[in-house]
This record gives sequence, C-alpha cells and structure tokens, in this order.
Amino acid sequence: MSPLFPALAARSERPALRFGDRALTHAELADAAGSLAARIAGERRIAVWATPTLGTAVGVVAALLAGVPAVPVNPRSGERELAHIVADSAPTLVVAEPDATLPPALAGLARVDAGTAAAGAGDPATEHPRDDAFPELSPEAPALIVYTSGTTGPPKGAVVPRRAIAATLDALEDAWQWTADDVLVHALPLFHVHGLILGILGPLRRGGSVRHLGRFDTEGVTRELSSGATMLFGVPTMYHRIAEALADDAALAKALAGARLLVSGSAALPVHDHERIAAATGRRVIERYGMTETLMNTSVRADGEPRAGTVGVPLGGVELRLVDESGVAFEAYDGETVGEIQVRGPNLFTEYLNRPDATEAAFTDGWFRTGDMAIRDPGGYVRIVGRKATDLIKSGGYKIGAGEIENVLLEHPGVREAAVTGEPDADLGERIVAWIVPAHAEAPPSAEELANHVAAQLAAHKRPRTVRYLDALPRNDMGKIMKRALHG
Ligand code: MCA
Ligand code: AMP
Repeated sequence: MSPLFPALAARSERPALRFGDRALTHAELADAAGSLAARIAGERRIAVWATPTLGTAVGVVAALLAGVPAVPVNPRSGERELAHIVADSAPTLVVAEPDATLPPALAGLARVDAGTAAAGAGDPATEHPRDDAFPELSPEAPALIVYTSGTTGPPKGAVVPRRAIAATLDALEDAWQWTADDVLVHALPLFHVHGLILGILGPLRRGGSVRHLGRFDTEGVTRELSSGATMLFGVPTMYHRIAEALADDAALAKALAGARLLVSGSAALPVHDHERIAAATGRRVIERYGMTETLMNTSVRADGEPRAGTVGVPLGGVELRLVDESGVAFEAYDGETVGEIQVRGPNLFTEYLNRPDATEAAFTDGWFRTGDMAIRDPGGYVRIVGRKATDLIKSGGYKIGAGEIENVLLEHPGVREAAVTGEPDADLGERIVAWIVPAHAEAPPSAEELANHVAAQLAAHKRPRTVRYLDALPRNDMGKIMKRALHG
C-alpha cells in the first residue's frame, strides 16, 4: 500500500503538529516517529497513553510506520476499564510522555518515552531511520484498536485496518476540499476516532497541519482561527458552548467568520445551535456522520448545500442503505420513512478484538448494522432521527453503555438497585442519570460519592451527572426494569 503519510516520506519542511509550545514539521515528525518506530518494530501490539500531547501523535505515527497495532488508551480510564483494555488487547509495551504517571495496570509493561523521540527530531547529529527502512504493509494490516462501548458488558476493541484510515481520509479530502494548505484546530481527546484519526492523522495525510488546544475553550478557538487556522473540528457540546459565547464575543464571531470549514460530528448538533452560529458569523457548520467501527459514512460537502439537521450524503466509496424492521432494504427514499442505517465499504473495521460473536452479530450479508435510525430524502441527504438501542447514551459526543455503569453502581455497598438512563441536556446532548434504590434508605450514598465511584472504575465522562433516589425500580411482570417509566 502507498504510504499513509506522503508528506513524511517527502520530508516536507512545512508545519505538521503543534501542541502548545511544542511543534514539529513533517520532516521532524518523520525523524521523531522514525526513531520511535525503530524501537517498537516487531512488537505484537502497543498501548499509547493518549494524553492530548505531541508525544501521543508521535507514538501513533511511529506505530503506523512500524506496522505495529496501537491501542490508544484514555489517560482518565478508571481501574476496571483499564484492566479490561489491557487484558483484552495484551500490549507488549506502552508509549507515554516522560512525565506521565502510569497506573498499576500498565506499570508492568516496558515503557517507551515518546517525548525523547520528539526532542531529538530534526537534529542532524541524530541518526534517524528512513521511512523506507520499514516493511511494506498490507492494506488489511491492523493499524489501531479503538475501544467503544456497547449496550452491555465492557467496551469492545474495534480493529481498524490501514485501508480504512486511508479510505476515510481520502473521501473527506474530496468532500471537504481538504488540502495541504489547511490548518486544523481542535481540542478533541486522542483516544477516539474523531480526535485521533480525523483530527491528527487527517492533516498529516494531507501534508497540512494541526494545532491542538490541549483542552477546549473558546479563547483558544479564537486565537488559532485568527492566526492562520482554516478548519475547526468539534463535538456538538463544543459548538453549543461557542453558540452561547458568541453573543458577547465579537472576536470569536470574527474568527469563525474567517474559517474555511467548521465541522461538527460524534452526535447531532441541534438546529438551534446551527442557527445561532450562522446568525452571528454568516458561516454554516457542516455535519458528518461516523462511527468507531465505520469511520466516516456521510457528510455535508464543502461544495454542497448546507442543511442544518442533516448529516449530508454518503462519502465516496461508502454504500449506505436503510432497512425496515424485517431487514428489507428500502427501494426508494421519500424523506419520511424511518429505517436503520447499514453501511458497506473500504471505511469499515475488520472485527472486534477477541469477540467473533459480536463481530458476526454486527454484520448482515457484509453490511454493517449501525443501530442508527434515519430518513433519507430523494436527493440523498440523510437525517438521523434516533437510535435502535435505548441503552446507549451519547453525552458530550462520547458513546456510553448504560449497562456498564449499572454494573459498577451495583457494586457500591450503598446501592441495592440501579438503572441508568440518558436525559436531554442542552450542553452535553444527553446527561447520564442514575436511578438508585439505596441499600439503607436512611443513609443513601451521595450523588458525588457515586459519581466518583464510576469515574474511578470506568472513566470521568461515564459518571452520572444526576442521581435520583427511589424506594423501588419500576418492573414489569417478568421482573425486568421498565426504563421508560423512569423520568424526572
Ligand atoms: C469531573 N472530573 C472528574 C470527576 N468529575 N474526574 C474524576 N472524577 C470525578 N468525579 C474532571 C474531568 O476529568 C475533567 O477534567 C473535568 O473534571 C471536566 O470533565 P467533564 O465534566 O467530563 O467535562 P465536560 O465539560 O463534560 O466535557 C465536555 C467535552 C467532552 C470537552 C465536550 O465531553 C469531550 O471532550 N468530548 C469529546 C468526545 C469525543 O471526542 N467523542 C468522539 C467519539 P479536566 O478539566 O482536567 O479535563 S465518537 C467518534 O469518534 C465517532 C467516530 C464520530 O463520529 O466522531
Ligand atoms: P462512537 O461509537 O462513539 O464512534 O459513536 C458513533 C455514533 O455517534 C453513531 O452511531 C451515531 O449514533 C453518533 N453520531 C456520530 N456523528 C453523528 C452526527 N453527525 N449526528 C448524529 N449522530 C452522530
């Protein structure tokens, strides 16, 4: 397969990555990642401690150069989640920034310092292996293993091959007229597809650059879009915060007005926020729709008609169909009838790691069942209207399984029964709500204690934001919890 990053191979002197005051050109990145790749070559699989820092980007590019599958790990993973990911993916070493404190689950692994590799970059005195020092890799070779939540059970590792990364980024090049002149700004986490594949590998594949803010704030967005950045990627929560800030922030409005492309994804951007941003800046945010397992499926095109509330049209190479409840594909689209989205194409993952059962269940005749419900108008635009599984919550753009949180809550000694639901939230899209029957009615565990318990075991973004206490959970005759009867 041709190289994933031609600008690295060409040793371009243009900027590639910037995180705060640390930056690398493509040539420097070729050196940094090349050195690191030489150290990890031949490993079976590596973990990357995915802080929002330069070292994470270098570590992932090194793994791709060396052909070693990389598992990006949320550095805020709680104990249980991390233990599962480590046991399931069995990495042989971990790449981390030198100042990172690694938890016990990773402490037993050999540790390679991503920061040192980056520091020696571009130094003519340092010997760096050339990109062609590494073997030619099959397009089907696994590149990344990205963990994603399901309705029940622990997260599953989606195995993403090199071919899917190349296919999705090249389809976006076409849809967004994305070039080497684009400078992307974002503040997304680097352990998911959005922030890592689109937000870091995307600019590198185009030979352009990315400036990562470390953490999201509107000041950083203003600063970068006013000083050369051309594109912004974000989740709807970020655009909602921008929409809220715009009324009193003329500099933010001016910066957004000057951007070439504002892109939202990972969850639906409410039309109200679309409209507020358009009114204040004259610019339309465009939405694209993707999934960890499929990378990107659809997008509003840069040269297409922007339509708030739709996720655009299928990307080049992606086949998309809607099917009815019995699995029969629609023959025509009327803009009204709702069906499940199924997709097929080179953008798809290969399998869930160690989960042949789940992999088989995810496909029907080669089509991947997304679980997303949508309508499609005769012009091809897709409008997502809901999800098949009510036990999946999208909060802040993160997918979170209710069952995973319920299991952890039930282990708290103060909890007798637990149910988790998602409720509409203006900022997060959905907010996690825990419904608790305390073990001792007179001394229920506090909401903060339960939130800390979930954050410590799973991840901070999976913690309940609201806790409601009940004497009993509503159950049907079979004893099954009736979640639809739970609302505040
Ligand atoms: C709060 N914190 C805690 C606790 N409470 N930590 C431990 N225990 C607690 N009890 C900490 C957090 O770690 C964090 O630290 C800070 O407090 C605030 O956290 P949080 O409340 O979670 O932040 P937020 O305001 O809710 O964050 C909003 C956000 C975030 C920035 C928009 O949700 C986000 O980054 N979303 C992006 C999700 C994403 O990338 N999804 C892509 C997957 P500190 O302040 O230090 O940070 S979907 C995908 O990839 C597909 C393919 C697609 O289509 O894109
Ligand atoms: P994840 O599994 O975390 O990668 O999340 C994928 C899910 O995010 C999809 O199945 C959709 O439900 C949702 N999603 C992603 N992009 C959009 C979008 N633009 N509009 C609505 N939902 C989206």
